[in-house]
Amino acid sequence: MKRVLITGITGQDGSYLAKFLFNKGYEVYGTYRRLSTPNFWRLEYLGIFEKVNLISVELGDAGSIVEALKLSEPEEVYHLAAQSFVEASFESPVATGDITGLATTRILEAIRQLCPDARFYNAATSEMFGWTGVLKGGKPLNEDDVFRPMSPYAAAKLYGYWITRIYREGYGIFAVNGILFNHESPLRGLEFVTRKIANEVAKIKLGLSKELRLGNLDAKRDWGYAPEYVESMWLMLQQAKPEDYVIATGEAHSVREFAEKAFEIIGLDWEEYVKVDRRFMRPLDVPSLVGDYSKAERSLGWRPKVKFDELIEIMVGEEVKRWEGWLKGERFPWDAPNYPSENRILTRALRM
Ligand code: NAP
Ligand code: F7E
Repeated sequence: MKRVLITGITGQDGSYLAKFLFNKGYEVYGTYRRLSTPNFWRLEYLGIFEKVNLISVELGDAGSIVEALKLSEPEEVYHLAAQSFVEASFESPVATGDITGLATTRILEAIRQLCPDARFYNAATSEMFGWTGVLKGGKPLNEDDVFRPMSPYAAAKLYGYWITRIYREGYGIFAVNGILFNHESPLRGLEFVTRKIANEVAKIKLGLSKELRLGNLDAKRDWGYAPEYVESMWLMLQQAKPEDYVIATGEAHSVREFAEKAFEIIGLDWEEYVKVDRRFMRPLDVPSLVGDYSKAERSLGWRPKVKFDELIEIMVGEEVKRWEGWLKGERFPWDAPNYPSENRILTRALRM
């Protein structure tokens, strides 16, 4: 049975990827970080919480990364853990540089020393293109386009992108960058704009809220469906040669359009509820991003299926169900008290 280590298994992509790989027959190991309230709800929600092995890792602590590699002895490593919220990177630029950028080197260096034959996936991002989206006049961006990052998050990810290439070219490690454009789902963090809109629209429908406060309505993004995107990560590591790939839908829509469509689903006019609030504006915001996934289609056989309208239907539908359940006295999925059963937590003590 192939062994895999996923950093950030508790996040949106980590939990979908864990399920995908478990279903493919992998023995799945994942890193989580110790929090005052455990954050395993996504794994529970997907029904795989009891099927994965959990190792506590703090990305700032190189020793914990070494320990995770020793405990899991992986053939494939998917590095997804990061401070992933662009807005927060303006609040904590130094910590974001460390956790989202430098930690990639901590992992690659540990792989180089301990398991250089392991294949490595790095979660790079469309945010690295930044201003290029505008310079190209809204044309879809591909693997050869220039990166002009516009946030501490994007700059940190660009560092991770290059260090991944440096370990590939310098040490012959099978290391790839997935340059993924925005991908969303009902498991998205609540502060990201798609889930924020879906959640508030559901509350407005049920009379639990009266308005939706947003920042830059003009920003355009290429939004895909997360469960489909994690498959592309796996495909990248199954190729004969390590290369980088853009993963996207090829369509750009504005935040305004997203809100308009979400309100349309519940039969209301978005303009009566959406208020622009400066608190959600960023010092710099990438105006427009759209991706060209033709290399992935050609080489990986990957193409997106769920597009803009269906994505919003899925997300609004799920939030409405959650809030209707709550009104009937049911718990939210993230409210369930969950601690991993003891046999699923791996610690250094096992190796002493
Ligand atoms: P996410 O939901 O925010 O998950 C991030 C994961 O990283 C969580 O498991 C989180 O743990 C963990 N983490 C954060 N800080 C950590 C630290 N200091 N030490 C250890 N673990 C830490 O992100 P996602 O949407 O799944 O994205 C996965 C990766 O792809 C990220 O690297 C993101 O930057 C990148 N990416 C995402 C998108 C997108 O549209 N979703 C697009 C391109 C690239 P907790 O659960 O404890 O917070
Ligand atoms: O913002 C605008 C905001 O925070 C999208 C991460 O997964 O994708 C994500 O980064 C757009 C921006 O995602 C609000 O200014 C307006 O223009 O949902 P977001 P993001 O910044 O694109 C990339 C690919 C990643 O790699 C990241 O990890 O929406 N916007 N009003 C708002 N955004 C938020 N969050 N909240 C608002 O109220």
